[in-house]
Amino acid sequence: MPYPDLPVSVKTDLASMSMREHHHMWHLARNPDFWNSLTPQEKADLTAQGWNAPRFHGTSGSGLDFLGMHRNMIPHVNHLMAQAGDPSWPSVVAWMPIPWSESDADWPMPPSWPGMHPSMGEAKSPASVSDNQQAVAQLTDPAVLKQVSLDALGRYIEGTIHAWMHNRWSAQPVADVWAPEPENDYLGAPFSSHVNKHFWKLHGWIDERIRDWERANDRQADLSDAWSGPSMHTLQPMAEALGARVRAAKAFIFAVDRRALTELLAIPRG
Ligand SMILES: [Cu+2]
Repeated sequence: MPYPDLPVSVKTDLASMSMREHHHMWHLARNPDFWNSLTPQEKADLTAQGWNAPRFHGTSGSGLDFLGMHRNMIPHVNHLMAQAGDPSWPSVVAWMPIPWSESDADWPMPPSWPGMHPSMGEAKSPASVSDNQQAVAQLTDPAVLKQVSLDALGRYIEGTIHAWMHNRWSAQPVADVWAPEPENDYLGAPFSSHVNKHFWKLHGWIDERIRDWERANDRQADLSDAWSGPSMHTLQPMAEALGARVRAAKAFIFAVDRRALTELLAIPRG
């Protein structure tokens, strides 16, 4: 039996338009393909609302942004889970280990669907599992963690196992990927991924890597410079403001960065 879904009250809160737009815009603003496709006016509008990312994903500093922003999301959902009181979801608990088998009893890999992005097909292939098992062996080896900055760790995670997990556990989305209902919990796009139960298992796993890094380096992670975007409380309805441009970005995918993977696998193990 697949693991139970998130409690309805938690899903409903996560599906709010402010949560959706925040997570969506945060990922989008860090994507150079998206940002560079905007008109000067659109850039100015986004900048006025605090959505000018200080750097794009994959560049220096972006790994801290990635780790810090997603770490910030966890206390909120922990609070929602505590209120819901569902024994299956007491708090965010990391996958440990990652459920590698496609027929895992609790976390089976959702089937492919016609027209899915090639990245999904790649992540659902048996061949991709061994690459990612190697990546995980690197990311959890104290000898490797001693050689990388926290920023580099975040960049490696975002571009390798993170993108792979999003794509591998994606299921066919609902017909309208911009639907506000909690049923729209497509893991393959940031407008909806955080409404999906798999998101909290995989981001729980990622958050644990910060603690591993702290242990390996015997110092506390400093995420104070991480960019989290504008405060949720002042958030404007960006989907309306940007109209077609934001809708056009529905092709957003969590892209695997082959270069990051190659670099990560080349770091000498302990
Ligand atoms: Cu995210």
